[in-house]
Amino acid sequence: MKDSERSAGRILRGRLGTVVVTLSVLLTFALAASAQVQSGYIVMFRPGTTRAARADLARRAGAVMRFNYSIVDAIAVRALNANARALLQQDRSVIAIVPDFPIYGVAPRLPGLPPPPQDPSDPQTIPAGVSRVGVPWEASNGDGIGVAILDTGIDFGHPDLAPAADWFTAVGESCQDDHGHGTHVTGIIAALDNDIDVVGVAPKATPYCVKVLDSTFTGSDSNIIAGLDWVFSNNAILSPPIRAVNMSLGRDGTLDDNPALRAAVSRLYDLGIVMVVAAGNDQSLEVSQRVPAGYPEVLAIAAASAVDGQNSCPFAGPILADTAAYFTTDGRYDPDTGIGITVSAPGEEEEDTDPLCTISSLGILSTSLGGGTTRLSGTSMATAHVTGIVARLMQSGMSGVENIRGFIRSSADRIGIAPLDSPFSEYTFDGEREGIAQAP
Ligand SMILES: [Ca+2]
Ligand SMILES: [Ca+2]
Ligand SMILES: [Ca+2]
Repeated sequence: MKDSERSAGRILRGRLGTVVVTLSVLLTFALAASAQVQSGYIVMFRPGTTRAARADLARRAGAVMRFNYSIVDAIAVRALNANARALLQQDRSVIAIVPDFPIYGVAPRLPGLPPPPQDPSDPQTIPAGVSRVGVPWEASNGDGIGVAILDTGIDFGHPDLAPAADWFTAVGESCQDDHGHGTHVTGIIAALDNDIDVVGVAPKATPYCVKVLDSTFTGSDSNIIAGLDWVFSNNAILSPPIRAVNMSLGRDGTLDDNPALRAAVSRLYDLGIVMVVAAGNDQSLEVSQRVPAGYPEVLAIAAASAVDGQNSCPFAGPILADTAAYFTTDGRYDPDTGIGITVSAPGEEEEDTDPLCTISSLGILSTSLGGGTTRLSGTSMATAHVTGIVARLMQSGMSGVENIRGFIRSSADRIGIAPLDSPFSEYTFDGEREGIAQAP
């Protein structure tokens, strides 16, 4: 799903609650997750079934195996014919065959204005989102913390990024970004503190490239499990070890619709690896309707604006800093279930309105595929800010997923006040103003 498939903004509700007419034209609203077609299956085995035994059974059944996991007792296979499916189902070692759902990058919204042209000799820009959550400093920059970025890859040639030499891809032969989303997310987390482009929230953190989405911004549950499996299997031998995972991706779904994916996430959770996940860019949904953002084991992140907007709508006041992004999926955090938004973070620089009251989003400035910078808006970007904060908290000695979640929630700025309500007519307040994430 490309950003151009979505409209920039739509109806704005006036201050007094009257709906203001807008001429904004809805472009194709191709919410890819609403049209999920399974691409294969995940075959779950009894615990203790060896990987060799799983592979052997797949071969005998005539199934084409894509992945044979360590993190869960499962394999991923391509589409099964009736005969292969029956052979697998009959085997005593098989306990379930579940659909392998497609999964998508959380599509950035229209980027709004392009970034200013940047001369390589210019000093680097501190993006507004980094300023909002806390500019890195000598003792708080993510040093020594490995962060896996499950996305479209990273631009290994970008001069403002320094990804680790170790990487994994579930798609093709390389981890080089062929879309741009992963490179942008990586820059928010860890763009270098130097004299070019931008600086990330945690510029000394080490990004590990884990490519699970292809050049069309699409992957599958099995790809995500493969990426988590690589983290699980290699973590102990990597230096620095991976202690956080950024997943600016997801799909519509429920807590139980893929027990293999849930099990993989739980396994990393038990290791104390913090998984930060984008809530989604559909304001009509609650985070509990998203996978994996709706899992209690992850930190689900909603998007807000970083600075005040420039507004010329005559019927409504300015859209201020810390306003809920008009597109953000949200949902109050429930401490009993562990499901809900952990915190909001900048997912756009600002929201502007024109005289017709159409909202547009000015994106977060970060690294661009091919060099330089570009702007994108979305909960993908909000998530990356929080992953950088997690790296800085871990650098300070903090550990344990719930410790970190608790600290992020209790140290957020403007708890009880932010995020402010979006004036977007389709926005609904989720019942909690959890505040804007802050770095130590
Ligand atoms: Ca830089
Ligand atoms: Ca809502
Ligand atoms: Ca909220």
